[in-house]
Amino acid sequence: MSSEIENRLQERGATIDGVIAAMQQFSVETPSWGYGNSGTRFKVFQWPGAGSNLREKLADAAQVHKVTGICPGVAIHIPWDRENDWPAVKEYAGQLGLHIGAVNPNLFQDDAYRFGSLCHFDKQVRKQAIEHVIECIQIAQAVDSNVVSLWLADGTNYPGQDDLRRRRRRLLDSLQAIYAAMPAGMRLLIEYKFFEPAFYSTDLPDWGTSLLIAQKLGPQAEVLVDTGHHPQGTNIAQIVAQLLDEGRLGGFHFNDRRYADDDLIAGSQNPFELFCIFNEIAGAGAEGNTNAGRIAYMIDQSHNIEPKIEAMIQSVINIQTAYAKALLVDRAALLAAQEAGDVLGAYRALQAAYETDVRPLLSEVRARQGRDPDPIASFRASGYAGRVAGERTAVAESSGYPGA
Ligand code: RM4
Ligand code: MN
Ligand code: MN
Repeated sequence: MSSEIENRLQERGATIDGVIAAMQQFSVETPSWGYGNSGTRFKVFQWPGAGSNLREKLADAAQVHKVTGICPGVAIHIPWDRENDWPAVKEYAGQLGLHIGAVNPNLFQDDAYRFGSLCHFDKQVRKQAIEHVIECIQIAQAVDSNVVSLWLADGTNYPGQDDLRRRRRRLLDSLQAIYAAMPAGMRLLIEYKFFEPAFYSTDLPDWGTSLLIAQKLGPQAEVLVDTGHHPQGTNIAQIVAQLLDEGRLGGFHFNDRRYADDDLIAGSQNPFELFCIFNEIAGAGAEGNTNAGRIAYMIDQSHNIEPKIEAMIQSVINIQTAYAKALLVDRAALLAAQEAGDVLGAYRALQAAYETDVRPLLSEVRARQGRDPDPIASFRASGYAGRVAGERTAVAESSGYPGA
């Protein structure tokens, strides 16, 4: 264990066990689609042994959980992961030490959705989209998941193409029908994205729109922040702070980016931003904010050139690292500096935590669970990647996501 960390904590009367306990509560859900082949619109490179059906993807996810110890949940995407027997899927996941997490409807790959899904001007198309989401609610119930996570590709490409206020009312109507079909205890997470695939207007472009709609729907609707879905320069940590204060931060889709929705390994491009996000959560949690304790942490990534399972493990490590650093912030010192107008002092309180080497702390958390301190090395040593590359048959995808 790092004496640097212990000393720093001791100085303010905190113990390492408190931090470790918080870290043991922390889990991150991985996405089934992150284990399959995917690519850019230019080319999909086949990865030897990449999972091509839900069972294979769950087996891969089990490897990530095995070495990290914090990834028992797996998000699914319908119809990419469609199965006939959901109780059997639930049982298979259970045998692997996993459970099915968020169920993601797909409202962007049916020919009917050219002009949108829940916002479409044609009532029949809206009905089809609503029924699909309701089917996902039923799947969630069958696998004992309490999260349905909604992302819309709806939008317009040209000014005047459709009436923006009418689209908004259609969206609300459709979501109200969906909300009414949710059982108690289930949460509807409403994801936003400022562009793509539509370019003039997107029906859920930003957190404010998602929040307004969630507030109109009711307490079971919350906002999902995908870290790749903002314009350049957006302060995501501030969005997180506002949602926490409103009690509507439903969850995250972690991934990193430089330009657009790049879906790169979380924390690989801007680890400080990830730290600032977790700093808001840890700060709110320390003050007893109840929302901070029920956030669905999920990864939403597509790995195009890198080994998929290792990329997922690395993402989990980077997320865990950011969270651990946020837990080390000296909140009393931070507050004192803030209220004294000590700009540098406050910044340095964050910097001190950010610059702490938390690798020994993460190793200790893993060691206490009987796991190898180095998840990537442990996965490599298992020989799993070579084994599945030899056993599994490749399924060629032409471009991007399945069905694209
Ligand atoms: C979108 C969005 C959704 C994800 C799809 C595949 O950009 O991030 O969450 O399900 O991609
Ligand atoms: Mn997403
Ligand atoms: Mn995305």
